[in-house]
Amino acid sequence: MLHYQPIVSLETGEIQGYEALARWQDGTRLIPPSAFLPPLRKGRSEHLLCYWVIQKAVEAHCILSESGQWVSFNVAPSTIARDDWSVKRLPVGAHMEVLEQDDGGQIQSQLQEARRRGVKIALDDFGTGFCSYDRLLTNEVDLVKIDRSLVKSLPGQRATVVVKTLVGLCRSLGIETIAEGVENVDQANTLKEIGCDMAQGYLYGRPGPQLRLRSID
Ligand code: G
Ligand code: MN
Repeated sequence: MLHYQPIVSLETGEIQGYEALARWQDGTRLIPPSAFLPPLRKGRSEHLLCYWVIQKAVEAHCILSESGQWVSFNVAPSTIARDDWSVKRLPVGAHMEVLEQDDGGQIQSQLQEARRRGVKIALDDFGTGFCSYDRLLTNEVDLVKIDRSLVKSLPGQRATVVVKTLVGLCRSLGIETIAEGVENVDQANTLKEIGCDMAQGYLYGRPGPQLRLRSID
């Protein structure tokens, strides 16, 4: 099943969008992706899960986009690179999260094509992965998601400098920032002071099966 976690504006506190997160329901237990993804990857069927998540998330996105909100989904670079799938299937305004990962340049053209079509690209877990700045240099992303391993150390002095610099770098490039894993008010206040645009984490809401629609007046 698909769960959704809210992403809020640090300025207004309003929900801007949601991240769709896959959960495997086993009886009453919910199994996280860290447990069910590796076997799917091994069996080379991760793309089937990705296709399902994309379809569901895009359906939810189309409903929410009427009130100016969005639903993002995670997609594996190996899925983006597949011949039987194309970003051309995505509607304008869809939000796609990709990991900071070296793909040997394979998906660059797909990401650029997606952006040309008005799809927003978010660079996920920024600061943990390959940490190549290629995607920033080649203008392939609209949003950067700052990983919770960095957010966890806020408001520590060094972490604050690192996150502030990242946010400043993104802003100079016209890229919006989302802090992941925000769990307490001190972290949120520091992020707000630093000028981070949005935040996601247990402080605002855990992933859940419901979407809250913003009222349109
Ligand atoms: O890699 P990605 O950032 O897409 O993963 C999101 C995962 O992080 C989800 O499985 C979600 O349950 C978890 N998560 C979301 N918010 C928080 C948080 O505030 N703290 C922690 N520890 N985990 C979180
Ligand atoms: Mn993500």
